[in-house]
Amino acid sequence: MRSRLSRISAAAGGRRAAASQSAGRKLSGWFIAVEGGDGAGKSTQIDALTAWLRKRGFDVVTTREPGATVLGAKLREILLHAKDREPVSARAEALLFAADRADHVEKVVRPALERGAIVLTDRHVDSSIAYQSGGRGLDAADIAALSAFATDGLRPDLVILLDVDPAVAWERSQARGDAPDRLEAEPAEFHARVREMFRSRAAAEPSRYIVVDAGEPAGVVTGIIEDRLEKVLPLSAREVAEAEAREKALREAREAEQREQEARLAAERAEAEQEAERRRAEQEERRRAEERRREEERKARERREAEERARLDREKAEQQRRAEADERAAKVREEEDRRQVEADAEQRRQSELAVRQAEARARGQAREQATRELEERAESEARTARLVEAARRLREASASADAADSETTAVLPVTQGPDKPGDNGHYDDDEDDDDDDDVPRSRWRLGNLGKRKS
Ligand code: T5A
Repeated sequence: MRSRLSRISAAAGGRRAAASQSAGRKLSGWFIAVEGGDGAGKSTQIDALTAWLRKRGFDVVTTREPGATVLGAKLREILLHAKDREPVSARAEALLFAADRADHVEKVVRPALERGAIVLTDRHVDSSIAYQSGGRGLDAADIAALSAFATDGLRPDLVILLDVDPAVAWERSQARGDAPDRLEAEPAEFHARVREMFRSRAAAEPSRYIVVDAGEPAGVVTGIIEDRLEKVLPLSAREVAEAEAREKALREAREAEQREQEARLAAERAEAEQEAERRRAEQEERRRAEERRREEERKARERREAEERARLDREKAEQQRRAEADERAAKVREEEDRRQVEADAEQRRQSELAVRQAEARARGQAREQATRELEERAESEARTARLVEAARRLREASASADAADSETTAVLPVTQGPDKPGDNGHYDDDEDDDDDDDVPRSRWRLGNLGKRKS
């Protein structure tokens, strides 16, 4: 579409250029001349181009030289089909063609261009220069000046030159069966010069000429011309309107698309904001949940720590209790050991005491036995004072020994006391102690006395 709009803009520029080519007069139409030798196919291409242009919406005016006006028709008849066959002088011929052109431009071409039409003319200034200068040998500048005078400076915006070998064109005309007009009847050299003049003019100003090989089939020639025109022609009013309508529709579509896009973007932004808000809410909820979890963990940790402290306290108390129990048990064991030691010591003392007591009793019994034996001897024998005295000393010795024994035994507790002393003040010897009866008491006491002395 942009290229189409560029072409619309270029078309406006083209129209301004066309106006400038029309001697400064503002003409909004396009002026196209179709040129070429006789029988080159100008009428054929004009018909095709007219149909093509009108199909595109252009206002097309087809015309020709000579003969487009009433005056032109009379001049054409004089110029091409005069019956008297009197030769027309070259200058008169040039003037008559110029007269036809002047009337043609004033009455047909300029009005059509002024209203914006595309004017397609079959021949114009180039034919005068080609035929009257190239063919007849008149000065080209004079012919050009004469035409400029006739057109009041109007020049075609574009010249389509159908270039073909005159011989080929002659055959086409002959094939049509028409009798050649006065100029067609000119010799081949004449037509060769005409062709050369056309070609040289096109070569001198290529931007204003479209030169087409008219030896190609008519349809091919038409296609070539249309392609060339497509590049230079402005858009028709209908095409401009259609282009503007398309541009408007496209602009509206773009605006609608832009509105739709803006609405979509707004919806996307709103959705994104909602999504962001939802994510923020989720994050906040996760943060709060995390805080709750950490708080619960902290509380659980504090509970565990409290439980651990309580457990440690319990363990410590248990250890202390066990230590105290162990200490008490140790003390109990120690007390029991001490008591056992004391009991053992007591038992030993008792045993020792018993032994000593037994020994003391045995010694007492032995002494008593000895004493009794001595006394019995003393009593029974009563013989000698020495024995009595001895008995007396023995008794005294015995008493001393008893005193010593009493001192010895007094320091030990007596759990099993000796037999009560007898009436005689001595311990009563057991009947069983009579084992020593066989031993004389005096001798025993003496023996003991002897031990103590020693
Ligand atoms: N003259 C004119 C001047 O000397 N000075 C001037 O200033 C001016 C304005 C005008 C005569 O006046 C002279 C030049 C001329 O001699 P005219 O009536 O315009 O006379 O005669 P022509 O220009 O010769 O017109 P024609 O009709 O004869 O020739 P066209 O129009 O060029 O050719 P056209 O289209 O009629 O075709 C001729 C035949 O060829 C066939 C067509 O079907 C037709 O039968 N044809 C093709 N065949 C094969 N291949 C193609 N590409 C064909 N194109 C067309």
